[in-house]
Amino acid sequence: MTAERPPAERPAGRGSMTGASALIVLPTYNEAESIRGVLARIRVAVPEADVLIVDDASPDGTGAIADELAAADPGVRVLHRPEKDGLGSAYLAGFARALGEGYRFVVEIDADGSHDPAELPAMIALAESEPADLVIGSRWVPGGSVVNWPWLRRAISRGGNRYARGMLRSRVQDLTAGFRVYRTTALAGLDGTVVSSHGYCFQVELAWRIERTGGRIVEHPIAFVERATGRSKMHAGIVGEALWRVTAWGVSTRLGREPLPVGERV
Ligand SMILES: Nc1nc2c(ncn2[C@@H]2O[C@H](COP(=O)(O)OP(=O)(O)O)[C@@H](O)[C@H]2O)c(=O)[nH]1
Ligand SMILES: [Mg+2]
Repeated sequence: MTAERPPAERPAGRGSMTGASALIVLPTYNEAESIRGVLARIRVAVPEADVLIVDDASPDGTGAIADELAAADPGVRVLHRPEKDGLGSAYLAGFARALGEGYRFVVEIDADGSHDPAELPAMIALAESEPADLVIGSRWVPGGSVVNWPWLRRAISRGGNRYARGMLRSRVQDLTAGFRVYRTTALAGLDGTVVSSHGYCFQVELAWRIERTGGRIVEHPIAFVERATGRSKMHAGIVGEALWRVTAWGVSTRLGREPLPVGERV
């Protein structure tokens, strides 16, 4: 089901089977209007990186467009999954690929144009030079911003991040951000496990796991631009899940218990 060329066709070298050091994972669900533009911007910004589109049988035909794009570009592959299974699990599938194929860095980026791929060279360079286990494209550090968000959404994101930060005693300002560069070894070191939390909670959990295990996290200011086309897949249930899980983790930690249960394998 995947549109892939055999790795042997590409030069071996900088770690991965394809020679690229970074794998950019681009999860899509009904992003037919934006995927071409976002992919084009990624290829211009970081032409040396490989891209893995993870599409969950989008009813709007995003998967077919992805196949077309992959057929025209040897640096792009598609992982087709049979049904919508959430952002967290799409990323886990991409991370497993990055680990298995020996990439040094794996990138999370939305396919809706909210995250500017032009920031990626700076973010990957930071991961290299700090060196960092996780570089977060952050809205809530000096220099960061959100564009075209109503005050309520802004307040929920800011308030939610402040709450999670306090509850988890984290130093990260934007725990829910979905624009990230991970050092793959930091994902391999997470005890091999992660709970199957969704959306924002997945992002909070991964950052917190890395922080708790002594990993180095650096925040790089970005301007997050609200999507111009398509619809957000986030909903109140996902915000609610993040709230209760963060609360439960914070309480467990204070009671001296291990807060992060064993779940899906990375
Ligand atoms: N493969 C896959 N991608 C998803 C799923 N849910 C969301 N996405 C993608 O994940 C990214 C972030 O979702 P989005 O709806 O933009 O969330 P928001 O930015 O918080 O509003 C987008 O590229 C979506 O297409 C899913 O269930 N499966
Ligand atoms: Mg988005």
